[in-house]
Amino acid sequence: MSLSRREWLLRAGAGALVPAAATLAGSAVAHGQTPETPAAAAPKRSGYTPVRTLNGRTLEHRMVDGVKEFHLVAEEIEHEFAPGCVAKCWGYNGSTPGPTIEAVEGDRVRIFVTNKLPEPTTIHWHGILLPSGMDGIAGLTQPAIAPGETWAYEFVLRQHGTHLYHPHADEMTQLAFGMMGFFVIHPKNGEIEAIDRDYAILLHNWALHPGTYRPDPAIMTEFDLWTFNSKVFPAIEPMVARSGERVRVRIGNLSMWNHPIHMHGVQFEVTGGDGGRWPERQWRSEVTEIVGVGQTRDLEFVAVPGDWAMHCHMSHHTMNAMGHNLPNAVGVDQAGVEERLRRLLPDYMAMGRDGMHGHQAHARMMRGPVNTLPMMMGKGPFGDIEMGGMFTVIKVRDDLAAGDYRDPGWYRHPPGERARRIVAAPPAAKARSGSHGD
Ligand SMILES: [Cu+2]
Repeated sequence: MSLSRREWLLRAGAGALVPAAATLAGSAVAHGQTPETPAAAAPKRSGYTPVRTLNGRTLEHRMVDGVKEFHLVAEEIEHEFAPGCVAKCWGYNGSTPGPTIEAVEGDRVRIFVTNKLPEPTTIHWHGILLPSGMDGIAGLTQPAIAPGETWAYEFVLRQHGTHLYHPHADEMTQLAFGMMGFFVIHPKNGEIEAIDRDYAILLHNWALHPGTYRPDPAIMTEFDLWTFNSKVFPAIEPMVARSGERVRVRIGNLSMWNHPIHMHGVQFEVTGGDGGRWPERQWRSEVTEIVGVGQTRDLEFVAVPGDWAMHCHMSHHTMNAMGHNLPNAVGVDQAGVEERLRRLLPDYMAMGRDGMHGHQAHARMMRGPVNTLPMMMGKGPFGDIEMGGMFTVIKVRDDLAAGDYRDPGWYRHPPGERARRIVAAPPAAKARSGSHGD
């Protein structure tokens, strides 16, 4: 992987930032590690930087006779994808995705699951090595958990990495309604490279048809909403880091599509998947990584100052609800159409002749169906961002305190480091405009 000299210097300095970041980890203390120990600054260390689940949280636990106990409650919830769009979804402990379970390799965990849904459920611990009877498959390894019942799963964590949990009973419906979460297991002996910020993003798709309030579980391909942790841009929190910090983004995919996740500004290293962390010699440098259905991927990079987009590269996956059976209006002269149609539909706007650029501005004036987000959203410092769905911003600043996750606002570009408009184009550019006749 190629790193600039500046990046190498920043990376070399990153170790010094670790102790302060680890102080945030209340859980690091809970595991008998003092975050300030000299070992914390070395590449191999114990304790861990807690996961930051964008728009979400980590599930609380309690220690009972040396067992780490968690409690998940499967239930119907009212979920907001972004202001202006709510739906009846199913999730855990009040949210979709459910809260992230965090534990450490070697922990014995006991997880209570209470079913408050109207139908039976189970939880499958996706990617976790455990006794067959703890695998959570309705009918195969246990009877399904009936409404009103509480069951317990208990096993020792024999691995570390980015894993998931989700139902394995009426999966089509329960996944479509949002039942899923992360199960992150931190390594017992520390990370190969110390991690300063550890983000988690679960990918999903929803058939929440315009004007409706409940996702349609029967849809296989034509989805309306594409989400990071069940939110669409700009309701997705930015990822924040200080220049030089080592950042990990854990991506999980329990949607029905594969998603090429693309990051601007850096070449990240892919350092693991749902089969666990990979040996360092298998790490590879990428700017786009396909996270397949049912997979997880760990992406790591050294933060470089700026505002950097991170998004799915399927361009329809950065859009919200849209019709897929529209006639193609690009290049079609619609003169007179708007005036005539407005006699019938006063709000009608002819659009699409020159592309969809105006759509975000038009959507502000034209009311769409109730409970339906515009196709493109998001305002940046320079205008409409024209994105929705699976898009967020990595905001890296030189002066952030370690462990400060607050949105620092928009990036202030150093002088001379921003693209600029040219008033008089040089002759070579004019000569190439050719057949357009201007
Ligand atoms: Cu995608």
